[in-house]
Amino acid sequence: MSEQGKPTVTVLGLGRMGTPIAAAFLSAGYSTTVWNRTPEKADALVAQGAIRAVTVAEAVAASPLVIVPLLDYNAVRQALEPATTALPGRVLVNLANGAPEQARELAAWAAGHGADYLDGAMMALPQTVATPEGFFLYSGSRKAFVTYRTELEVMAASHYFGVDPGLAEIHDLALLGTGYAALTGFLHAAAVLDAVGTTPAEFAPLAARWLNGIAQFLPELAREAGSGRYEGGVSTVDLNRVGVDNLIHISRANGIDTGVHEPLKALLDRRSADGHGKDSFSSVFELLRPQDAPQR
Ligand code: FVH
Repeated sequence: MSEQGKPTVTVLGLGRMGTPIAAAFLSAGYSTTVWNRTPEKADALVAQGAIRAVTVAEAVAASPLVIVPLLDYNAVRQALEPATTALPGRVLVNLANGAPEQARELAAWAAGHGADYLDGAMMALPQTVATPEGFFLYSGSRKAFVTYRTELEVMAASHYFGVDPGLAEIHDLALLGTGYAALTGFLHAAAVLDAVGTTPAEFAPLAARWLNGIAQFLPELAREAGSGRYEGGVSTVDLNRVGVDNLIHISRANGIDTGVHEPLKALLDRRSADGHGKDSFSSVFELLRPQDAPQR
């Protein structure tokens, strides 16, 4: 135990995410053991009071709670394979990005070695660890989540989805997909504007304002997509076909790649050709969901 009855904590992996995570535990008064494949990355944390483990087995043995912000699932397995004798009774919190089936497989592997398993996904950037902007997703052992919720909240606000270890990863990937679309849209627009003399830095505040505004549109989209009822929306398929056509036009006119918006144009065109031009924009959902999904 750390001071004041806090459990000791181990952090395996001191990359861009692991370093601020370990620093957050130190700041919160936890006795924190750290390990990294490239040992020098632990130096600054050790100077701040972290305990350096030379091997993964030593690091895992040091704490009941083992946080693993490594690169990917292969790295996690490679790191932990030589340390399996230290795993019984430990709670492993794997924060690497991966696919749901990888999470389930790793949970089964951990259980086979006597460890409880929580899968995590970090919806944060290195600089937003332990700040109100970051949040982490979890699934897997409910007992582990409840037991260590206080410690998990040292890293970020936490959302628990359920006992299927794959749930955090599928939600992580869904959120990444949402973000990638928005950020790629921004970069495309920045390229268009750069070509006409507005710099990306000048454009960024305007884009942020717009993105905040259109985020308010999500509940309406969700209501329509969830019910399958698309009549009467303010922003129809045909209206947006014109907008996307114009966007592709100005891209071409300025020598900018049109690849970002061609797929959306194809979806809107199909929807219109199917007689749904007066439906809400959100009705492209009908083309994205599995075509054998039940009618609503
Ligand atoms: N950085 C970001 O913007 C995003 C924010 C959201 C979450 N992602 C995911 O977080 C995981 C860790 O990412 P990271 O940014 O910390 O990654 P790196 O800075 O590259 O650090 C990687 C650590 O993993 C170690 N490592 C890699 N391969 C192995 C291996 N085979 N065995 C043992 N350790 C390994 C690496 O060690 P070293 O290179 O320093 O020796 C680092 O500690 C990731 O899933 C993101 O998708 C990040």
